[in-house]
Amino acid sequence: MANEYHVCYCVDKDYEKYAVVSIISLLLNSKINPEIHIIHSDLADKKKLKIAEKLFKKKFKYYLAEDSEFYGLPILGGYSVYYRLLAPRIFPKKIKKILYLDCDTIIEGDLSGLFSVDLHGKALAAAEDINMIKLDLKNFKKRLGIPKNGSYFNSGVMLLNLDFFRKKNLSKKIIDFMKKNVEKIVMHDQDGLNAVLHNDWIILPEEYNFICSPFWDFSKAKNSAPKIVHFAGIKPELLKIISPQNIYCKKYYKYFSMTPFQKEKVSNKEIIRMIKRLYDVLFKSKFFY
Ligand SMILES: [Mn+2]
Repeated sequence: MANEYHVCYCVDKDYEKYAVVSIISLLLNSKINPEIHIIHSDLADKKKLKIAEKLFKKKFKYYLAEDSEFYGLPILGGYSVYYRLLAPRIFPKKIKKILYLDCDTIIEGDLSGLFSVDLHGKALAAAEDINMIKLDLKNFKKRLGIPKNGSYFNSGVMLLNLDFFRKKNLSKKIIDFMKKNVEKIVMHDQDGLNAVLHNDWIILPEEYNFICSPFWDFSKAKNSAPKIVHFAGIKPELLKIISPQNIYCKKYYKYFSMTPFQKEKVSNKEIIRMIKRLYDVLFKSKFFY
């Protein structure tokens, strides 16, 4: 029988090391044996990913992304943040649903239950972005046309109904929306997805996308056992400086230490970039109005 578990990452050269750490945790802890699909555009030798392939005697599937249709959209480092929107088109039609994971995640538990979530003719299943809701980033509901009783999901972990996307040409609709409303887009594809699909997604429990940030999750972090931890906003290297005892920080470094690139030093420049990114998001929030 063909593999029914498909997992997708979008990787660029800055995020390749995170992807490898996430894949190691996925293959150790998820209790599924997924086919791994990588969308990328600038990985010449895939040196780090090949280490993971060797470690698990597994071959990943690679797909080359085209940036051109994203020209004009806001970016952080590159366009890879939008590549997940290519999934419905880029993957073979026989793949009907796929779990998209951000590179900055680690998998701590069984994911077979997640794959059996019934999508009920919806576009995707994802967890609410508690942090963004709390920060109320530039009045997100009004800004993105989300109804008052609607919510907002984090696009770092999504069970995607590829068939639904294909039938309704949703990726194109989302890209068109973002292009027409560039001034409204703060959180990249995540804003586009939430705006266009506000009626078409299912809420997943927080355990499938536990956003790790020392600002608001400390007490919770001690008691819960999430299946997917997401270093959104605050990267492990930064967490290690601010809060080295954080249990998820320790877990990240446990998997990181299994790689041959564990000795690579993080430059001060990189750390400064991480801090800058974090502040960029915070300064856009109502806390700083
Ligand atoms: Mn992320």
